Parts: sequence; C-alpha cells; structure tokens
Amino acid sequence: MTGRQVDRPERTLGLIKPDGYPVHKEDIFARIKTAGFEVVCEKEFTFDRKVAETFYQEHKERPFYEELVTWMSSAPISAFVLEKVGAVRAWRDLMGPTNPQKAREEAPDSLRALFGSEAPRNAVHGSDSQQSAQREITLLFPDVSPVPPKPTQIVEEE
Ligand code: RTP
Ligand code: MG
Repeated sequence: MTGRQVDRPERTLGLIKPDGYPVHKEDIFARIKTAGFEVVCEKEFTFDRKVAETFYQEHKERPFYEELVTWMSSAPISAFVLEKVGAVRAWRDLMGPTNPQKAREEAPDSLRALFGSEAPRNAVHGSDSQQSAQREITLLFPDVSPVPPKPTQIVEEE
C-alpha cells in the first residue's frame, strides 16, 4: 500500500498594511472567514522600524526597500496568523497580484483589487512560502506556534 496523501493544515502570516488598516479591516476579515480560514490570533500595532527592516530583509537590496520599510512603520497595522489546509497559497490567492491595478484586471474579487490603491500600496501582505510563514510568525508572534498542533491520537483499546 502506498499510503493516503493527507492534506494537513498549515499556518501563514497576514498583515493589513497602513492603507488598509483600519478602514478596510472589517471587510477583509469578513472575506477571510468566508474563505474558510481560522484566525489563530490577531494584534494591532505599529512596526518598530528595526523590526520592519528584519521583516523585509529579503528585499534589502531592492530599490523599493527603504520606501517600503518607512511606509510600513509609519502607522498602525493589523497582523494575524491564519490556518487552513494550503493556507500559504490560499491566502496569496485571496490577496491577488502584488500590483493593485493588475489585480483589478486579473483577479477583480481579490483583496488587492478591492482594497489596494496604487503600487506599492496594496492593502495586505501574505507570507510567500511555508518557510517565510514560519519566520514571520515567529518574529511577530513569538508565543504562537508557526505550525498547527498535531492532532490528538486516539488509541483504541482491543
Ligand atoms: P507582500 O510581501 O507584501 O505580501 O507582497 P508580494 O509578496 O506580493 O510582493 P514582494 O515582491 O514581496 O514585495 C513586497 C512589497 O513591497 C512593495 N513593492 N513595491 N515599488 C515597487 O516596485 C514595489 N514592489 C514591491 C509592495 O507593497 C509589495 O507588497
Ligand atoms: Mg512578499
């Protein structure tokens, strides 16, 4: 027997960026719930600049890095951990393409199409891989497990 492929839940990190928070928070969370995510935890805070630099370290050499870090640490945002089977991909699909204009053309129901304005102001962030999700969750929610707890095993007595 080859064994059955079981789709296990995973966790991802989402942000509502300064252009989306607080005005679109309610609408965004309504869509998150409709899409079947469990919201594991959520907090509202303003990025310390140093933490924002660490959060976006993969973009350090990119021309937009300084502007991005300055913008992201300029005002309160919402951060949350989402759980679902295939959560990383599912949350990125719900967000839509990075550029809101492209999102409106290609994925008009996506969050960035609906709530983003003009690049780089695209309302939401999502981890781009399970590895990024674990790094980002650990950075912003040190007390929260970046992976779902293992299901309790029920041992049947003979
Ligand atoms: P995110 O990390 O926010 O979920 O977005 P993403 O993966 O779709 O895009 P990424 O390449 O990781 O870029 C991070 C954020 O930087 C801003 N950006 N500005 N001016 C520009 O050319 C530019 N490119 C990206 C966006 O806010 C993007 O979400
Ligand atoms: Mg990214």
